[in-house]
Amino acid sequence: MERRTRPFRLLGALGLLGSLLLSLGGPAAAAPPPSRPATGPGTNHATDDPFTADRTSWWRQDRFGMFIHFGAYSNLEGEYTRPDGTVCRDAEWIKRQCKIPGAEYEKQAATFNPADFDAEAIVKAAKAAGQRYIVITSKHHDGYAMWPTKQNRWNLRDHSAFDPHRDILSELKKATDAAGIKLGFYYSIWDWHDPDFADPATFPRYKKRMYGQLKELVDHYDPALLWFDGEWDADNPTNRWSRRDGADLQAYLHRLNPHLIVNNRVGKRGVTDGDFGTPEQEIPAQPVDGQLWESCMTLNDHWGFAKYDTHWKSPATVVRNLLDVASRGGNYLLNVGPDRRGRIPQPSVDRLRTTGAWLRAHGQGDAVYGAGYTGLVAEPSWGAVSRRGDTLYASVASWPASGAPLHLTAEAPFTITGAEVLGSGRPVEVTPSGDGYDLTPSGPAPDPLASVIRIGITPPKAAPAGNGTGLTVQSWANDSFTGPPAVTTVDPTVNKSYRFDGSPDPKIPAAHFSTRWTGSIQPRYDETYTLTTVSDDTVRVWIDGKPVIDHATPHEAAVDKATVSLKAGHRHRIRIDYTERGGEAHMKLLWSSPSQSQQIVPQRQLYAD
Ligand code: FHN
Repeated sequence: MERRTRPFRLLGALGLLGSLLLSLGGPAAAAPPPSRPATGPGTNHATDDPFTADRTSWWRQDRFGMFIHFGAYSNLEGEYTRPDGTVCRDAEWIKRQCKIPGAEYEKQAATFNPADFDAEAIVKAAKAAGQRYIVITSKHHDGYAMWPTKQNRWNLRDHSAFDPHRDILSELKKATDAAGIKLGFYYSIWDWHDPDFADPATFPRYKKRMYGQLKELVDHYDPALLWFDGEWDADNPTNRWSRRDGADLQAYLHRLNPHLIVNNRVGKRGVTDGDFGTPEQEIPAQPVDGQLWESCMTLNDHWGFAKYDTHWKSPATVVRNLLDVASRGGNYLLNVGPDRRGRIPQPSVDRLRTTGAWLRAHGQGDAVYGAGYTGLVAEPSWGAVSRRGDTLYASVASWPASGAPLHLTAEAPFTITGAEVLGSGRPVEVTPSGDGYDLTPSGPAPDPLASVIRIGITPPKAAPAGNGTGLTVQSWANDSFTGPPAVTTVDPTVNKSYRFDGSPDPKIPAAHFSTRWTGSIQPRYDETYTLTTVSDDTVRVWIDGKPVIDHATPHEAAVDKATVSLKAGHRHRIRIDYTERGGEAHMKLLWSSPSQSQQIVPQRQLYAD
């Protein structure tokens, strides 16, 4: 049923008036963002360690998600014919790249009718692919909301030819809940449509509407995750989003729902923003330091639907990307772009189904779900190795000629108790060789996309878990450790996101303070550990009296690393000197080793003086 819409100009004017009224506290005023978070000195915004928190557990286990780019741009299907008859091509950026006049873009959006959007079919396609969470664009840069927002009328309910009784986000929420998979929303901070976005004088009004929209999304659909975008410094319109805006928004969202997972584009895509990093169209060559991460990628060359783009990734590429990502401890968010009617293109469905079939075959999905990086072996040239408990999964992309071995370089001593090829069950000959082991599989590769050798190991011996209470911590209300410390206490961990307003104690101002942690750190393995600090403004670390990290020049959020040989169960002396000179403040101490995956050093392994 084609829904009559008034010309958007009238609608737009009313909408604009409505928006302005809204922003002036009109009848349905958006939830105003809080003034500076009512927290201030003594606040630490780090509520947990995303590497180990229950809050992020599902995300770290599920590994593989479906990204959906769907919006008013989809209605053009990637092509716009200019008045002069020339054709311009783009997808979700088409308004901007093809310089479509606002009124023209609004006019085309008024015909948008994704009547064939079938949430159950989409969820079915995700499940068939083995994708365990979905992130759909709720609002892209064009500002068009895909739900019946009350903050303006530029949305799928009030400005389209779509059935006004439907709500696709609600339909998707119902279908994902029924299927037991998580739902997240992408939300662009950068807004090409909102009249208040570009002007510094009215940007606060835009933020009020944005907070109002995000509250609607959280309250009405209970997403597990918010995937921000459009945070970068840009023009046309100028993007005024700041780091402080990101800090405020993250604190606000966690007050709305402390279980929410938020990506690092809530701020400025940094290591201290949100819960995870977001490399795009690329896979980091090794685990990311100091932050969880998720690689997002298109299946062809466009995020939004582009009817001419047939440059599809092969199933082998998708499967091998997924294995590379999982073996480096990351997640893979693979995109589909539904067409103007809301249908996922068949070539996408086909490739996703093949990927899912590979994951379901012979338990090969165990190399991905709940699996992750292992420091026990070096990444081989012939594939990827992931770890899940006392099992390694060697995923072989290039199967060796008969009788030729696959070499595994061991980074720490461990023994192999057995190995078999998933899918054939044929034995794998394991022989100690040089700096590790040679695996010689028998028979042909069971799967052309990738074949997996399941390897049972006896891991390095761990000392019993410690019973530490944390480190002694002294803080000074100056940034030079001068005079007696204002506060001395015990910190369970070194996991601080003071951001702009927080500090170690209400007696310590949010700027110009210094903190010293002392005590002992107790590893559980006899291994070479990597100590990682994430600091803003300065940090120095000593282990057993020896300086191992020295980044004493004031800096914005930075990662520093040191490798130290530590003895299992031994209490090694540690001292950390940290200063905050002004602006943002962060300080985290993480560790990792061949047997220890990256985490904030836990309290039970830290001992006060
Ligand atoms: O500009 C967007 C782009 O359209 C797409 O949404 C990607 C997906 O992460 N993010 C931005 C580019 O980094």
